[in-house]
Amino acid sequence: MGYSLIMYRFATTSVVVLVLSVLTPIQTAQSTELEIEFSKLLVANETPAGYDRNLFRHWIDADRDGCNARLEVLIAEAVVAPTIGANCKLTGGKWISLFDNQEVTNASLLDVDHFVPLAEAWRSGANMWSGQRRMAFANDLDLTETLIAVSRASNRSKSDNDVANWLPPNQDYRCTYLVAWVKVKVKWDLRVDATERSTLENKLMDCGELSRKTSPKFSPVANGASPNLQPTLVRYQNCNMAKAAGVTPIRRSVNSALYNANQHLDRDKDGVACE
Ligand SMILES: [Ca+2]
Ligand SMILES: [Ca+2]
Repeated sequence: MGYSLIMYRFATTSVVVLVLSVLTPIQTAQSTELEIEFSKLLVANETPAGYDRNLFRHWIDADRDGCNARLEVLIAEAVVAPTIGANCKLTGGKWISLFDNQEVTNASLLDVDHFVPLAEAWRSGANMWSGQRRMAFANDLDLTETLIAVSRASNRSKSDNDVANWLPPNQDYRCTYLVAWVKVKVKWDLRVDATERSTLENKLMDCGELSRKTSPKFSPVANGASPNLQPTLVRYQNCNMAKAAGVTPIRRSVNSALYNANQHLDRDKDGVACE
């Protein structure tokens, strides 16, 4: 993007310049790894419609060793290894449930928690994923933060909350929890809602993980995260994506810039796309 083009756009539409500036990552030399990760988070409103837990196929046995992803996590996180019997039945073993700092010696009393809950993932962008990608997320053994073995009681109190509404009762673990939340959201390119972002930012500053506040970056499909920055530049591939972004119907009379960018979706050319 040349300087002259930026100036030209500034002269015509300051909104475009604002969008470009928030989308351009500005890193300083002394940014920590977490600050760089945090800066990748994009803000968007949540898109809860249509969630069904069954849309995320989970507990598959990807390596076909008889132990599904849930059991793999239990085996990996045990502080005293359990005995692995036929059909991957676990006996013995010991775990520490980090959410509530409880010692658990019976695997059946543990839940394997999706760190970013499936419902929270859905409303943070997974609603636009393929079934294959949702399955990969729900069984992710590569980023160890994505799945965690915790006491049932703590997992159930967490439910599908994000960090704005629930933090683990174990105070000593909270900073680690917040850092892991950022890692999982960034790895899976999931959005954060505005409240969630400010909660993360404030608490991670308290934790000493972030040194300063930074301006949020809005997702190109953010619906209303900031009305001025929003859809001007977004050309949606299809009406489903526009709908998921919460911008439909797109009316020429209401938002001509957005309409012009999405004229291809107005099949009957009546000035309203995706009605
Ligand atoms: Ca396996
Ligand atoms: Ca959220």
